[in-house]
Amino acid sequence: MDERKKRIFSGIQPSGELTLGSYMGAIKNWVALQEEYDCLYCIVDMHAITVRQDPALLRRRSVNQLAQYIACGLDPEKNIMFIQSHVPQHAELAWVLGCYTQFGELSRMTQFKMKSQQHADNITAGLFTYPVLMAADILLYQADLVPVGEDQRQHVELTRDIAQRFNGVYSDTFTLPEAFIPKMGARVMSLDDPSTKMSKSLPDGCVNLMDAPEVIMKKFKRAVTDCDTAVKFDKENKPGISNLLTIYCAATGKTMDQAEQDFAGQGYGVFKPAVGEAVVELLRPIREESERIMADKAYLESVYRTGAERASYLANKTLSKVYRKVGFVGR
Ligand code: ATP
Ligand code: LTN
Repeated sequence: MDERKKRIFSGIQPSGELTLGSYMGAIKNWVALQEEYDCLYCIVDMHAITVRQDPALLRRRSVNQLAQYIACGLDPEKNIMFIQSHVPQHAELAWVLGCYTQFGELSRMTQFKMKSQQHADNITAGLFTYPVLMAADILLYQADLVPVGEDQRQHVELTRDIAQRFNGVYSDTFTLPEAFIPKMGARVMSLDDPSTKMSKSLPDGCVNLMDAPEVIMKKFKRAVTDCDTAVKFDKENKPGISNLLTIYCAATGKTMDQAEQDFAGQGYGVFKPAVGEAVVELLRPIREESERIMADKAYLESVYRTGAERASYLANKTLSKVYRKVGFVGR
């Protein structure tokens, strides 16, 4: 890797199908940033087991997610692409960082509060300490930028706080990372309920990257709107229409003004299928390419093996520095 370039780390849990939300909030930026930065893009399977997973399904999804990353335009030659559990340094650094994280800080995490409501019968220590593992992911590679959707901003801020605290005690060890959040599509809402985030663990109102065109069209035609007729961006009073307009802009690259002009004087009956079609065209090549790559297991295996080797090399540098600083005896 070229040491002069800035570094990027990001990841997605293989806990469900990739969604239009994760594409617009995160992956689209990953693709845009790969030319200018040294990037590591991870399949964070260790994060996924913070809620119960079916083992066979988790294994399949992890590999399929790699195929989908590539189909979205990420080049395995340019980026380090790997599976988190293949690089044990993530778990090792997480243990150390957990000893520099306050219980109170973790208690304030919005994602923990929400997930512990969704999984009230299984609120594990892993779910609680999840943000520490995420901090380890990022700090292990001295990442400068972390391209994520708006919902992850709080975790990146916590990562900065942990890094700053550690650096304060032991002198400069970690680069302080910043969240990189898109202007359009940072928070795609559910098509069923525009007051909640589109999320792979809530399949209603969710568009998946692998959805067939007719499924996508049906979901958009059914999307919740309001009893008005104007296609206008007004987040407060017209959350459903505003969400569809945002999706339309993120899918086509148009500005909000252009989008509103496109549908001036037209009703929702024209607008909703038009958004659906824009998304169908955006996702069609991704789905087709994913299907092709998913069939090539040997290729995928070679990508994640090489990725893990390269990641491990970088991870070791940081981990041995950390072990030395906290006072562990060298091997
Ligand atoms: P889960 O339901 O399991 O929490 P999720 O669908 O919310 O999953 P994540 O794996 O948590 O998706 O997120 C992957 C990446 O995509 C993160 O960077 C996250 O910020 C971003 N992201 C997820 N959902 C959205 C959304 N609706 N709008 C914008 N960005 C999103
Ligand atoms: N917490 C993130 C997934 C995630 C991540 C990371 C994102 C785990 N480790 C490191 C960026 C950088 C989520 O739930 N979407």
